[in-house]
Amino acid sequence: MPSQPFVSPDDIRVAFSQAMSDMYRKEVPLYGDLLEIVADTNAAALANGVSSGVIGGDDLARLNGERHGAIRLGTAEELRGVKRAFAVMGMRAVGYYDLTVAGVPVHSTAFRPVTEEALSHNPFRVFTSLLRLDLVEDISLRDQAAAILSRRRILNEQAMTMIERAEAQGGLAAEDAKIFVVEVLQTFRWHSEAVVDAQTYRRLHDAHRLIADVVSFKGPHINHLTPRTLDIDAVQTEMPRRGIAAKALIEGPPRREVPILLRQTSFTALQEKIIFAGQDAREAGTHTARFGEVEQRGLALKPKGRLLYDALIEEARDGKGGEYSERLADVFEKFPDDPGILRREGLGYFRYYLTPSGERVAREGTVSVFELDDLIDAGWVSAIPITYEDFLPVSAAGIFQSNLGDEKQQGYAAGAAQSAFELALGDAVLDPFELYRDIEERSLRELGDALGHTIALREMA
Ligand code: OOG
Ligand code: NI
Repeated sequence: MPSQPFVSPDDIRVAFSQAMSDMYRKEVPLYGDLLEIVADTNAAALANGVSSGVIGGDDLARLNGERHGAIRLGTAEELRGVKRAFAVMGMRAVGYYDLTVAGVPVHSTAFRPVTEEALSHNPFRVFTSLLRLDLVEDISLRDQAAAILSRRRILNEQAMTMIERAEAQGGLAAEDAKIFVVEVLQTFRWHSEAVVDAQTYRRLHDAHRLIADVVSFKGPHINHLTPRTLDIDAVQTEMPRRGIAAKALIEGPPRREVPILLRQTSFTALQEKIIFAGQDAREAGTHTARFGEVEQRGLALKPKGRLLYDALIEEARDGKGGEYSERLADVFEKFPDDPGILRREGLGYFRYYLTPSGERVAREGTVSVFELDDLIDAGWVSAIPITYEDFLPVSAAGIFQSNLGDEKQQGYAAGAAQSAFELALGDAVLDPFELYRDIEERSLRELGDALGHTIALREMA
């Protein structure tokens, strides 16, 4: 037994997310500007009364500390290492994303908390990509890249000691948790010294600039850190006003009464100075990879809603005439935009709970109806949208492309390789739909317990 109690993984995650934000703010000052814009627009959105309870139960405390990071790893060993580090912070691998469809030689998962309690404590998530060297056609380059990667250790000794201790003890005491945060953070620091010479960098870059980004450095520098806004359109307008070059389009669904999934925008990648191996600072080159991103989150869609979303995005993409954004707004007329309809048609996940009058009638035992819709109509039960906690494959692809320059898109023959990814990870990834369903079902069970009667979901086909 430890002499001191353990720090909860939730609290370690909060500390780590804050430490990463502080570090990244120093590395990329524009991120600080972005945080300011987001804080201003969030305050304005809240003052204006954000529409239809779209942020669900997410309070301001959660919003202000909310962000996601993105990292890109080189090997299976690195993936298993960060998996263990994230586990200490209560984060698990959720979902599989195939980025080859966007011409990017990686596949990815999202490390994030999974329970309702942990998410509401702090939903810090990290989009984590693994390089697919198997897609590099030039065998000698592939072998060279693999050899370079095999020589680096991205987690330092103190970090590994703390991870092993947390695993052995089932947690970390306060002093150890502090060391853990400081040392694991080093893994994601930016290093302007490349581990390769200029010529190797060029070859890697010519194969794909993302390969150069992963292989040329000591470790997986944080690529971007994304705050969450309540009004992404306001942020998009405000960015150029403050001299930040925003990308032309917001990724994801169009603006709606009830936001769904995720909308993202970003500023274009920075040109950062790097010094190649064997050269001195006067001969510095530049590396373009890191960018700034903002996102707005909405309702988590059920499989049926997701299918409709995918179909509509495709329709807007393939459509002709007019601007893409206009076509998108047009085709999304077909996606219901009313919380009650979204719920009854089984398009999105909701969390149910008793209202104060519902609690009263439950106590008094005077509840007379047990159909969910009747309970809601009577004002005894509220349905709150469950926030989407994951990423958009299509959006991720758009973000990748729009920030990596406009050179022609490479086609990768290989498709998704989820089982290869899971083999590298040493675990199956969790299914995001199941996690949302668990939250919805648990709320129904709690409702049923309070009312002394089974409450079932009845959705229209
Ligand atoms: C990750 C891109 C995906 C998002 O928000 O969809 C992502 C990367 O650029 O490494 O972060
Ligand atoms: Ni991102």
